[in-house]
Amino acid sequence: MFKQLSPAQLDPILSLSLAFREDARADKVDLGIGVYRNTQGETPIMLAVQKAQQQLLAEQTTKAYVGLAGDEVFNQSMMDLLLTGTSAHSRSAAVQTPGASGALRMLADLMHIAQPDTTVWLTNPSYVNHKPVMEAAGLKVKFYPYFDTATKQVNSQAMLAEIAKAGPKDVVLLHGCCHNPTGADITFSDWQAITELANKNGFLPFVDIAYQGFGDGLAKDAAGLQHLADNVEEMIIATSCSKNFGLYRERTGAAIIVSDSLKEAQKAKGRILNLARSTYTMPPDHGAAVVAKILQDEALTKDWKAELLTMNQRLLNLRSGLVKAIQAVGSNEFDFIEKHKGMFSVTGLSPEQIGRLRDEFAIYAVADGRVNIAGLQEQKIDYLANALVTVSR
Ligand code: PLP
Ligand code: TYF
Repeated sequence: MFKQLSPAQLDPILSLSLAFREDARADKVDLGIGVYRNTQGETPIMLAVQKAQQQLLAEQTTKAYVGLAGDEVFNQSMMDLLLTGTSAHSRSAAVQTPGASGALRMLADLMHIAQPDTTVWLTNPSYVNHKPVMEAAGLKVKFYPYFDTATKQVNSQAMLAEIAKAGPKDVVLLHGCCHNPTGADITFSDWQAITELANKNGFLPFVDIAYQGFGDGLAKDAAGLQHLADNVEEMIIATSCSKNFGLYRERTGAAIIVSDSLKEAQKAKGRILNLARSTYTMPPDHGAAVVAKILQDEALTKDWKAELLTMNQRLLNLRSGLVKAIQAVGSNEFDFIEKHKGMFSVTGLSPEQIGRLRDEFAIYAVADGRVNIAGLQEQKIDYLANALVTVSR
């Protein structure tokens, strides 16, 4: 049956991770895959997660099934984290999913059932898996202008002009914060403008938020999403605990539906549960149980927020340190790195220049020019600054 298949297409980012592992050079630097790293270059288990795991281990008496929606305390906690203080909170429902990836797919499947000829509009460029996941669910995909390769910022005017053409059969996918891959975020006034357009023209807003706490802090990173949620009748959210709880491999996330009433939100939730049943049935429990424990416990929440803030601060310091080091080599070409949010920046380097970084400097970055700032260690800042300036000349 399978011999007729053509070989798989590799994920460019995951393949890069494999290539990095196999590189024997001692001074290699991994700026590829989007995982947070500390000053030692490790992706540690957060302290609050360690404590919550110990408590769970001591308390857990069964591994029996939880249910299609996963852990409802976790689901409530995810809605609290994103929507507390909004009018949308009381007309929302959440389903625990295997990562935000699972949420993206469940929401895509739901849209396909509700409206098979939906087109999902993605930022140009967007997270590598957005297009494949939407298309796998049978949805059409188009890209709207987003990143201005000259300024390395969002071209708001071009973006809004295009989004203004989206109508009732369209879904506009927005990155909640810390845009992947560019690092360039939309402003609050862009969020306001998009909200107005959604109400005027009837498209459905879809927010993917995978880095809450990595930009300007937990609250500010959700401000745009909250404005939208407060002011539209319907919106959908995919959220992730991979980065801000460091739970990557535990596959922890949620799909959230905001509707005009709790009844409608719960109906949509019910349909997602049907979809989950025919896909993976139930999400893995451990990561969600850990997150629920942390967010239901004041002391653990405090620990978690403090460590997340340290991680956020490290990213900010790396950004400013790198820009200073590049300036010291005599270039202002990369000043935009300090304006970007989260882990990523698109540098504007060509695939050839990214190839030179790898071949001549053992620095691994994604071929589209994306670097993961968190992969940088303080003692490598000058090395990277010199390499960036060398290949860009
Ligand atoms: N959405 C975006 C924008 C991402 O960058 C990622 C990255 O991992 C995901 C979704 C998927 O996250 P998860 O690990 O929760 O599936
Ligand atoms: O963009 C990134 O690097 C992260 C991790 O297929 C990731 O979002 C990368 C590729 C992939 C899944 C996750």
